[in-house]
Amino acid sequence: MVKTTVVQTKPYTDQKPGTSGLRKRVTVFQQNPHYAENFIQSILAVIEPAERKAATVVVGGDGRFFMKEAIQLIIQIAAANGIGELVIGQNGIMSTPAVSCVIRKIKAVGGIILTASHNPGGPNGDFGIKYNIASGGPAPEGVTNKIYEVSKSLQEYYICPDLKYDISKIGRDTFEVDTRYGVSTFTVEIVDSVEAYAEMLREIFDFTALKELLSGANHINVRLDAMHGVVGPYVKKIACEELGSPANSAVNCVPQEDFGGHHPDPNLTYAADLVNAMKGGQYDLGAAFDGDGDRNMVLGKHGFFVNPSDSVAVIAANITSIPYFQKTGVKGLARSMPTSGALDNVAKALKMQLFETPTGWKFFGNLMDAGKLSLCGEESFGTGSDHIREKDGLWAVLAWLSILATRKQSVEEIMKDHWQKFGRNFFTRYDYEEVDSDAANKMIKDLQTLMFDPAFVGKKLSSGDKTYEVAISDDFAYTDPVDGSVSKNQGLRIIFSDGSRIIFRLSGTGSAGATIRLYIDSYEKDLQKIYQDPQVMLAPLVDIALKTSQLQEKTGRTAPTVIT
Ligand code: VG1
Ligand code: CO
Repeated sequence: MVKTTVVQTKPYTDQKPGTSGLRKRVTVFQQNPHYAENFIQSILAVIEPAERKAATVVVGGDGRFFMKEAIQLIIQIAAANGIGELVIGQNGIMSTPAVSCVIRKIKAVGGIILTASHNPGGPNGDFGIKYNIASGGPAPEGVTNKIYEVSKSLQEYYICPDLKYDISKIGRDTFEVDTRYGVSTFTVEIVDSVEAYAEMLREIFDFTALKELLSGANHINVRLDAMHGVVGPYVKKIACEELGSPANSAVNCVPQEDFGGHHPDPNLTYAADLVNAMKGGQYDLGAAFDGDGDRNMVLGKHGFFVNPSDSVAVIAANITSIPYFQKTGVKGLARSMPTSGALDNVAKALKMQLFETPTGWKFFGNLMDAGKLSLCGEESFGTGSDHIREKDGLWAVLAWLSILATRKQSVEEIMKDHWQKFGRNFFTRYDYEEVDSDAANKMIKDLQTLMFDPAFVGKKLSSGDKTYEVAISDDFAYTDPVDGSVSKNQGLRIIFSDGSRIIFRLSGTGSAGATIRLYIDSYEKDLQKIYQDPQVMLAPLVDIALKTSQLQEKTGRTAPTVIT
């Protein structure tokens, strides 16, 4: 019989999950007594005691530093709390989309994902713990608020300190545990990290056509960069072994605890290696993924950049290239608020409903569960569909490959055709990372004061010879059309009379200081202008944004850390 120990603890006040789980420096988890234990106990507290015996919880992570320790704690604390079964990826490895897939497949009550996604890892990097619900999606705010409430008053947690389990071997074991709810049976199952997910993709895509594209007589060449994150084994198994892409087309495919010392963030700055490798012109498509495998960046030959806001619009416009949607039909489209309006143009043309949600994947879940949403995306390199309840990096790349296979055109040709047909939304995002929190908060506060002054609407703001008139000035609020819940303060929006938008938000995924995000979106249908450089096209709006917010003066930052 495995014994339970009751451990007295002190609550923490800072365990509030952000845009996507609780993210802190590894040192915060390591150095504060019971920090991880408290949060794991708080998560399990939201599963009703009466449901726990029959409950299965999926556990997986992106392989980062501290993950294995956290998984042992989850095993010990879940056992002591009377959870019936844990299903864990081998060696703890399971991408975020794969966890979502497995939760749905085995009808688990939820999942715990050990990741800080695109944030750097290693002893001085970040760690994160995220809870997903039975639908497979990130816990909605109602649930994360509950977890936070429990964490703020937690006095004790329950643990089976003698239960140590080898997660490196596939298999299954059952234990009798003397829990505080009586004797219960606890099962641990270690599963292959890739299998269930690969099986799902085979149902969604035409693998025969993709195999022909990647390894047939007239095959294209791809370069897939896993950035030392969790997606490596998935790329190897699916793209290389099954679809026949040569072994050397997949790089950085062994997950590392510190992601090789890099930011596992697929953008033009942190995936510079891929951008450079693409420049020579030997690859037709390049893709990079983030630490936990839910983000993707797609590049064409010579490094032609596909903006994520455009990516989801192109997939929408070519959705019949993907067999899954031929079966399910297309129920609706959605994008996060800061994502450009490119998807809106496709929705209008195809007479499909479009939803605009706050930043973070959790807001798409209700719409999908209600049968209102098939395909969605975020400007932050997230693209996905209702096949699961997370964004899905490898899925997005296979979606693009399906379009290439159908249209027999290059990435660049497809993108340019799209702009000709629908017009182009020029989009850019400026990130100012690790700004002093007080300075960032003050800047946002002052901007609110300015923007909410009734005289601001109708104001003309200029840069050079360009003048824009403010039509709407607000802090984005969202009422969920399914459950009526309201999410306020989701980003400051200045919308001009021509539809151009300036948006300011504070990030909810950082772990130190504040990250300010500035988003700019402007639509152009003049065929003479659609091929211009976005940074040139958007320079006047960037200038107006910086002047209006006084970002540089108030934060001391003269340039962003990342430009997308
Ligand atoms: C960022 C992105 C958001 C994304 C979130 C989680 O949030 O802007 O679009 O859903 O990260 O992605 P924020 O609050 O920092 O802007 V991931 O790949 O970290 O799970
Ligand atoms: Co991620």
